[in-house]
Order: sequence, then structure tokens, then C-alpha cells
Amino acid sequence: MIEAIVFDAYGTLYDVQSVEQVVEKKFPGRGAFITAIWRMKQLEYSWLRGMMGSYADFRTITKDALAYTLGIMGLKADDAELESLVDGQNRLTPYPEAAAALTSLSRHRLAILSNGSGEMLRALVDHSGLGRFLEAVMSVEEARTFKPHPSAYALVQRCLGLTPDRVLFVSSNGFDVSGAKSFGFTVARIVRVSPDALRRELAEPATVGVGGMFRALRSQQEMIGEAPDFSLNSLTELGPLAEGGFSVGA
Ligand code: 2OP
Repeated sequence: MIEAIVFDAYGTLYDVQSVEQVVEKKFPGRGAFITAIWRMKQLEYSWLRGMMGSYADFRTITKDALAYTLGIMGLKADDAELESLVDGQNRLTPYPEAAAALTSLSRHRLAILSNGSGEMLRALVDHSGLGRFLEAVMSVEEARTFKPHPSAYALVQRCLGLTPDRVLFVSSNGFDVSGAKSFGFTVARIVRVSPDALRRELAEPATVGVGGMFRALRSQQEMIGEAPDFSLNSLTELGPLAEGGFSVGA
């Protein structure tokens, strides 16, 4: 039986592209491009550091990824400016349906497990007000590696005292869906970009911009096995799924 619902943060409860406004203000006309490359590099650095066994917290990784992005574009930012842009990640906007969806799930234990550092996640959750729904906000910091490493997902059992079969893990990130499923959780994937919409967007490759490239690489289910148990179009569909007892195939 599912007792707890554990959410990924970035891209699942919070819209990572919402930092674009902050970036656009600093670099007019380049916000969308910088934000997309920044997010891609941020995750790459977490995976690289995970594989290299050289952990650095997510704030450091996020800052390094931004420095990389600005560097390749020949844009200058001093340390204080980099820090201030990174702070923008602590004020991301939750998806519009997030609060209502969490309200509808109040009979379950609710938590976040994120690659974000503890300090970033506390700021994010406090700023957005979603903290009132959550029993725990877990950072991979304690495991000193990143999702999709199994020891990151193992923090859920340590923190909530629940074996994986009692947890529904919710993510929109393909890598996270595969990692969580491989770990042993029941997994719901939130489909933020449908395969049809993406196919339409990619029909004319010559006109695809960085946003399309981002969606092509990061919005779809990965093809490395480990398919999710449920694919939902928004967080709102979790309520009815819970009402139905999370029956697989629902
Ligand atoms: C997370 O919140 C990075 O989206 C990923 O853990």
C-alpha cells in the first residue's frame, strides 16, 4: 500500500524555466537561451560529479553551470552577479496546479526528494508556501551524490521509515523516473510535453530553437527501460489516482 508520495522539485513541482525572467533582465534578449543551457549543464554536472565521486553541493553545481553558459557566450558576470542569478533558483514559481494537487493528497504523507541543497530547498519551499503541505524536504546532500544514484533514493527510507513499496515517487524528469523505478518505487511521471506536441515542434528541424532542443533532450521518457507505472498530464491527476488506490494500469 502506498503511504507516502515523494516529489521531485525542479521541473515537477517548480517550473525551472521561470528563472528566465531574472536572467532576461540581466541579459536582455538572451534569457531563454541562457536558462535552457544552464539547466542542461546543471544536470550534466550533477551526473558527472556523481560518476566521478566528486560531490559538490547543488548550489555550487548550479553556479558552475551558469559560469559555463555565460563563458561560452562571452558574457561577463562577477561573483556577486553569479550568486544573485543563482539566488533566482530559490524563487522559482510552482506549477499553477501544485498547491491544489497537494491539498487533494492530504491523506498521504507528502515530501520532496531533490538534488537541490538543503539551503536551496528550504528557500524554495518557504518562498512558494508549499512547505505547509510537506512532512519532509529531503536533499541528496546527506548521501553526497545525486539522483539517479540509488543511495540518493535510499534517503527516503532513512527519513520516512518506509520501504520503497510504500512510496509513490513523482517526477517529470526522465532521468529521475528511470532512477526511481530502478530503485524500486512505484513511479508516476508528469508529462509536461506530450510526444505529439514535441513531434510537431520538431517537424521542421531547421527552425527548432534552443527551447525545442531542451524539450527534445529533457522532456520525454528515457529509453533505458524502467517505464513509469503511471503517466499523468498534470499533478492534478494524482488526486483521482490516490482515490482509486493507485491501481496499476489506471
Ligand atoms: C530535482 O529536483 C534536479 O529536478 C531535479 O532533484
